[in-house]
Amino acid sequence: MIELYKSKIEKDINEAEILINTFRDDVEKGLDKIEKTLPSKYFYNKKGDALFVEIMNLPEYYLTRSEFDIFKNKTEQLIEAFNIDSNSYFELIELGAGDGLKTKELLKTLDSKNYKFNYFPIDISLNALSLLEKDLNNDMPNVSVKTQQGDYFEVLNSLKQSKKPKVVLFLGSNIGNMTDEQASSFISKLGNNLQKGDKLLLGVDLIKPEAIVLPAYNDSKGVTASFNLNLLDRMNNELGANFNLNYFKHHPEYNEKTGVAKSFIKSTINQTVEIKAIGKSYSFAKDEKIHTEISRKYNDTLINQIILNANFVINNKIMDSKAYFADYILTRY
Ligand code: AVI
Repeated sequence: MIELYKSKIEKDINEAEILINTFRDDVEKGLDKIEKTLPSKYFYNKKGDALFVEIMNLPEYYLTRSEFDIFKNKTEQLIEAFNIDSNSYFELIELGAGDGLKTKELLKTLDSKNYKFNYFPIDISLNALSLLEKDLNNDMPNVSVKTQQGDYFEVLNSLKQSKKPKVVLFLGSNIGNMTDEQASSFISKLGNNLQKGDKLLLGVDLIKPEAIVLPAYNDSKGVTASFNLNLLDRMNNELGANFNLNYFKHHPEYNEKTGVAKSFIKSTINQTVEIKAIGKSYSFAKDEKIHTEISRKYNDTLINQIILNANFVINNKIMDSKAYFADYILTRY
């Protein structure tokens, strides 16, 4: 028993070491570039997760509310677009579990209409999954929830064995945090893990004026700023860096023509920062920017380009009442 326990601890230590080494290597790669970058995936530690929940509730951050509006008020349209017979079993798979607030609206209606399905939320975080499972079991005891921890594609690959019709949810404009190239290959890979007739519900933020988009990434309470600067905090805590957060600030940009919102961290003075885990020091000129995130906004043309090399066709596009956000329903052919 003790041996088993010891090997579990060793495995955990090993995994933690791999994670920290990948973080260090990614930081080094990004900061060695002439135009410095840091990957946005490192926003999401415990503190970052909590800040993102706060962001979703901010008055300026319209994305979550807009998609919730679709799930609450256009649920029947969504279900119709899935084109599933209420008498035959299907699998509802969600990539990135989140708090399930939007999905609950869908689950409630599917359940009340006696659809036969299992709900498979996939997430890398075991903690997020167990919270969601508890919540759903409590609120919707009829809905069968089968949480899946791990990498999206590994889980999809294993779910592929069942050959049952599938509806995959990828909500929240999470795809917008990828470059267009990454998004295309992501959708192609998704297609490879599905069968003919399966559906993909892709939630995306739409291109709209700067006056609406920019405040969503530059809220008056400064929560998004803390979310962005948390990257520096993480490097201080995990990589032995000495970033002084008083001399860096959050700097968002949005190009209404291209639909690309970007977040940067800007150095407010000339300064040098040491990162012990890398064994290097980095100089930042006054006003030099580190690119930390892309939050792409879409239109039909862009979505068509992204799915060009994937085996999907667009079936429906369902928007919220303000036409800020769209849920595209794609069918795998
Ligand atoms: C998770 N993702 C879709 C958010 C977005 O809008 O790009 C992350 C975020 N970044 C700043 N605010 C919210």
